[in-house]
Amino acid sequence: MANRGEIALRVMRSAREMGIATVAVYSEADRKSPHVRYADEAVCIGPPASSQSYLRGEKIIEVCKRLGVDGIHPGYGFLSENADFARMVKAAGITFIGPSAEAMEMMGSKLAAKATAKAHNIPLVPGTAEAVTDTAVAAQIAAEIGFPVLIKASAGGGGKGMRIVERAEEFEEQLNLAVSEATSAFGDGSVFIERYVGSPRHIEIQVMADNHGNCIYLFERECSIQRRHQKVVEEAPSAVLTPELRREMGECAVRIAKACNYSGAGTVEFLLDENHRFYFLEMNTRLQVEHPVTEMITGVDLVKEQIRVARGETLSVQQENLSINGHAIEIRVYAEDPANGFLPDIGRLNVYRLPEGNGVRVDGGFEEGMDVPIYYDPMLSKLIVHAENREEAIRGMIRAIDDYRISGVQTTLGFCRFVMQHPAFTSGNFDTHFVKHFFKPEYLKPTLSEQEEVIGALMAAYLRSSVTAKAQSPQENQSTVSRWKERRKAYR
Ligand code: MV4
Repeated sequence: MANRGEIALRVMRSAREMGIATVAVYSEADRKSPHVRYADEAVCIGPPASSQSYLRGEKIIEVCKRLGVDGIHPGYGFLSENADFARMVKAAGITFIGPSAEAMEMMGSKLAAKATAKAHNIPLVPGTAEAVTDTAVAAQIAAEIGFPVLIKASAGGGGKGMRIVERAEEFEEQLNLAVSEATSAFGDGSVFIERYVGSPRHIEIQVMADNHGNCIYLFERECSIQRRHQKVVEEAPSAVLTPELRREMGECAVRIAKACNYSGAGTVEFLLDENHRFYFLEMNTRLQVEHPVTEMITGVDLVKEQIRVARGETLSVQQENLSINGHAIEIRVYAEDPANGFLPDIGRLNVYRLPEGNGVRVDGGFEEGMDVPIYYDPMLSKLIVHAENREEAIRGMIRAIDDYRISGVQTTLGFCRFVMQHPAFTSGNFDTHFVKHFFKPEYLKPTLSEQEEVIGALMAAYLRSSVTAKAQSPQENQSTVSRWKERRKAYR
């Protein structure tokens, strides 16, 4: 398992269910992490910094050879979309649980991906299909597309290397900036131009392909609720897709996957405009953070499918046997302070109790008492709720958020609760600008500081002791139990 935290645990759980022994690798910062304990074997691969541990492909392969490992699951992030790593793994005689290096490279280049999509009649946002080089030609094209336009870096993705240009006068300057930025950030200055879609929804299709010519789509995930390209809430299905649109987008996604001879789990991203026209954006060649919502509505374990495919087996499900069961919502619980610009809030999880019960799934990698390390993504867990329909899923999510107990760090729980209750969200009528348009930090009542909680607890204990001293029976005692915790609950 060439990863850490929640995704390492998530993958190893499925491996264990399949009777497959696992090896964890870990950094010095993760010695005591649950993923290390969960694995059958674990090997320390270096200091805390990712560049000295989880990104050291050669070191990881060396460990695998030493322990006789058959396959490497890269999770998401780190080495998961690194074509060179996939190639090295294969050359070492180890199975990379993911697509080929070639498929990764094709989709890693947004221009190559667009060219492939175009060749297969997949709708694209009007714009250039090749890299723009000549400034004058580019300005001409931008004028033809019509402002505002978006300049995107071919090597970018996930919002990196994007620039909106509102007016023709700004175009040349912005283009030059985009090229030099792309050159320094990605070592590839290729950029292209697209019409700027002003109020899009981000809808992505999960695909799964085996090495026997089978490729299926597992419907969509709606990921429009994001903040600075960081997804916050994901759900499946989308509140706005019709069965026809769903099938059309699904079939396009399968065509893209087949066009790059795809193998394993992948995600094809689309923009959906105000008129519900969809456009291919890019393909992510990994298992995504938000994959659980798809698992909840389809009943398919995507990790098990990945492993089956990597072993050379066929997919366990066929398209005609897939259907959508209910509704699933995922929120990402981050150790970040929404009242303070979502700055990572590191610290110790003094209290950490997970919600449970009806329809609740938590994919996490933290336990009470653990420190949130500064070296990695501060995501504490993914809270997923599955219910009969969207309304019930939202209610279930609010209940689960309220049952989640965290103290020691600020988290995005209250922010997610705000989203769940917002009319734009509950109505299903929102776009990628939701957070920017509707959220203000003032909307969240501040949680009490740790000192305030201690003072509150002491006062409650004192009051209770003076009351219980007078109480005559255990029953009476019970009825005088303080409700201070309920009263102090934030975000109400
Ligand atoms: C766009 C767009 C509007 N018009 N392309 C951002 C991530 C990258 N995958 C593509 N992105 C966008 N491309 C055109 N022609 C708006 C975005 C975009 C966005 C897309 C999906 C989810 C969130 C987003 C937030 C800001 C911008």
